[in-house]
Amino acid sequence: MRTEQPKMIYLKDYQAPEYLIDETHLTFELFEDHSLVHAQLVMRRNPARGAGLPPLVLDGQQLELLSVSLADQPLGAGDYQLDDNHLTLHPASASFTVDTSVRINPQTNTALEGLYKSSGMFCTQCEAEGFRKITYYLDRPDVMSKFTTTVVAEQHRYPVLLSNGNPIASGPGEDGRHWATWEDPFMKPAYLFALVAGDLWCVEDSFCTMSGRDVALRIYVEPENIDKCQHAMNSLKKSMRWDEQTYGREYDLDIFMIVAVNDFNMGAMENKGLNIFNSSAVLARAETATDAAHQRVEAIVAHEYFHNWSGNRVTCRDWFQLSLKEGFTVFRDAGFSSDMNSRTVKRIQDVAYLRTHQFAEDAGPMAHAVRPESFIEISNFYTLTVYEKGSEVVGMIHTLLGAEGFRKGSDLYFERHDGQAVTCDDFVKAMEDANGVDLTQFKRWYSQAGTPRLAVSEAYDAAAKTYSLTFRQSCPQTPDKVEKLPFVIPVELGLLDSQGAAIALRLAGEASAQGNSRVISVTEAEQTFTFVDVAERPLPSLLRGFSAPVKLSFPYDRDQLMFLMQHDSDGFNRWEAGQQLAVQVLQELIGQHQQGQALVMDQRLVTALGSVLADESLDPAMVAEMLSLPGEAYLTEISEVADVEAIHGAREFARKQLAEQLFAALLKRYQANRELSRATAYVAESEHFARRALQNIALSYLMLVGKPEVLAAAIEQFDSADNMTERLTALAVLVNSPFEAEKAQALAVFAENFKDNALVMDQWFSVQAASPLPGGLERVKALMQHPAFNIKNPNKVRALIGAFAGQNLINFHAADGSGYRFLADLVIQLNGFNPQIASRQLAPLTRWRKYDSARQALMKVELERIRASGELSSDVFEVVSKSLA
Ligand code: B3K
Ligand code: ZN
Repeated sequence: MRTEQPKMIYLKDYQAPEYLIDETHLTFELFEDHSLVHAQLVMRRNPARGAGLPPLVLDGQQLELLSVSLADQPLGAGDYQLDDNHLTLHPASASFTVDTSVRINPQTNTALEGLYKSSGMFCTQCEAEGFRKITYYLDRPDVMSKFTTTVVAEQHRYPVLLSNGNPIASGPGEDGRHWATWEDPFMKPAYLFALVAGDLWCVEDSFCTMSGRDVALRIYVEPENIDKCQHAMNSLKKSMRWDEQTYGREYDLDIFMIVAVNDFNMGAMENKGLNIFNSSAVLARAETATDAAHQRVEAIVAHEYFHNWSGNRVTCRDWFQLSLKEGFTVFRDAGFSSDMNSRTVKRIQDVAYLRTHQFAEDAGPMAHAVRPESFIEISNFYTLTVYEKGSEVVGMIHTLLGAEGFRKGSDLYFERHDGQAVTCDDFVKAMEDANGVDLTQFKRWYSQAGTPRLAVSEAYDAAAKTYSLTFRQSCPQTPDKVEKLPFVIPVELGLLDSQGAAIALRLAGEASAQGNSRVISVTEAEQTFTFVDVAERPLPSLLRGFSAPVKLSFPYDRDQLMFLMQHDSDGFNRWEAGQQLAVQVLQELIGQHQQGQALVMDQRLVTALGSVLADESLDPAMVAEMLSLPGEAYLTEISEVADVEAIHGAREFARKQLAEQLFAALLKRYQANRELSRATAYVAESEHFARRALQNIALSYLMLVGKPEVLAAAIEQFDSADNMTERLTALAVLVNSPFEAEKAQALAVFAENFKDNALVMDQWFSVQAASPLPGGLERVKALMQHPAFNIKNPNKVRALIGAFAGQNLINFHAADGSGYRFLADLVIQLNGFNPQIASRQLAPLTRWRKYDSARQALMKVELERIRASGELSSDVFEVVSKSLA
């Protein structure tokens, strides 16, 4: 909790540290009501800061200082200064040691930052600034140190004692206690420190690296979860091999550990050699985790593992550079997932997510650049912009340089900066130097917030056989800046002739055509590209693979979109054409709804999706993606003023129309795939994910028609599926159906069967919280009283409250403001014990500008109420005050 008004911190104020910590020796004594932390820091003046010995200001929060020595001399009260956030010492020589002992209370740490207890085990979360809640330290990423850690705890309760690096010694202690010492040979900042003590079992495996070293791999979990680790272990081994093959990166310690904990503020954390994971990002087996959960585990295991190089070996100089490690690592994990599954489907999912959520962030009060220039609370900047847009920025560098050039750049980056704490500029510089290119203008992607618009128009000259495309870029103002300079926008494109065949692409001035699909760089506010030898008016396929995170507009008519859906050689753009067609049709329906007219849907959408459904040669995962209409949140994002009822009404109407008119085709694909599911045991592989995705989306359409045979099919799938993917979809379609008795029965059976599995119960909560049927808020309130709900557990909060406010738009945005009131009450409550979660849950209220004036007023009242509610954490303070600015 803050004691003074939180302050804004600026990138321009960065200064290198006054002192360095060469070695850090820690001893933790863990007890049931408190813990003692003894730290010895081997320090010296930072030569880069010149001569002189300024005061040494160590960070520390919520620590009870028991003793402090400087250069082996115990200090008395007058020898140092202490406030809520710092311990200030006065060194008398350039090299010295600092010894401190502090008492901390992990048992009462509900913020889940620093050292805390979760389900009987001790664990840590230090990124970004949690280490200062463990001991006095220079808690900043550019202070890197060699850590040795000894953990002492009761043997019986905590047989497993872990920290970073390699185990070097262990033994019994007094009074039933024991100890273990770990040494991490790699210099690291404090945010990568980790400690775990608990009664854990582990699954073991090994990996032989490309240079022939054997690495022990261990996944630690609570004993009852030991049967749910194999998928994560397989994912880990695949990640290790992939990083060797794709980036030439080899693992560097003798052991790599993952520990699953139940109470965790985010997905996982890349601590050196000792990754700590939310159990939802580790545990997966057919009966309890969906296909999506399996893919999420694979992606997060990979992401954290890849951080070993992009983040740990080369780390961030300061927290403004967060995207240096996060954007790059998301780009790396997306490449991995694309190679493990379908590249096109992965791209579709990532783009849909980015356009729905990151674009909304860019358009809201928390909009910030990929490399922000200021912040109040860094925890608020683990955002879609830093992660997902950051990954797009790295992806554009990849597109501009090509795979080989990019690899040369990443090799140089890792080689040049190994063991250093660096900036986004250093990353780009390595890409420039390795390729002899100038990315100066490109770097505006790091400093300018907001989603650029790219409006494209065409002109065909039949006599000259030339075809020109004119691009006009602009970027709306964001809270940080009004005027934006032109970006470098790589646009991958192709031209289709009237048969759907690709036209060879030759720009005016070029000696010959250069392929059928190519990347052009739009670098000016307005720029025209003229293609020659174009024998007939072509149809352009623009921004293939979503080659830049922009809002592109081109005046396609619906027939042209249907043509692209069928003929575009770029799979992503075939999907995109279908989405644009659906958006046009849905926007027309939204208009009809607003006018109070009867809704009449353009039949071309039915025809287009009907042919997708009938095409058995298409990847079923692609078919499933193409059948998914743009979501309500996306339709909200692209609206000037979002009309909650009209969006929901129009989309539901369209879904029902499609279900009725394509009933036979949907049923056929459903039955064929359900048959296969029945005949084969569950396999967690791409082909099977694809098949089940189609089966399940077909079932959710079919169920809208309300036929008894479909109800029977849903119940059959619910009762006899051997996996959670099929069972949960069956539950969801029942929950969203009007069949009250069957719904109640399914919910009760599910809860009874899975009451002991917290992660499965999370899904049970989410399915109900996201149901758009009337009465959503009452259902959520009732579920908060369920014995399996626990507001202290972040997964539960996300499953119930996050799903309600984030996915159930029609209920959350109830015109009477009841949803807003509920969320504000909850944020006020969460602020009192877990500021990070409080601040995250607040996001839907920050989007108030998207809504009608009545809703805007209601949302602002709630933001004001939170602001006035008392002691706000810096996390909530920043979001609320920026939202109301
Ligand atoms: N680096 C962590 C995120 C830490 C968030 C701290 N509030 C997980 C990740 O991105 O891999
Ligand atoms: Zn990360």
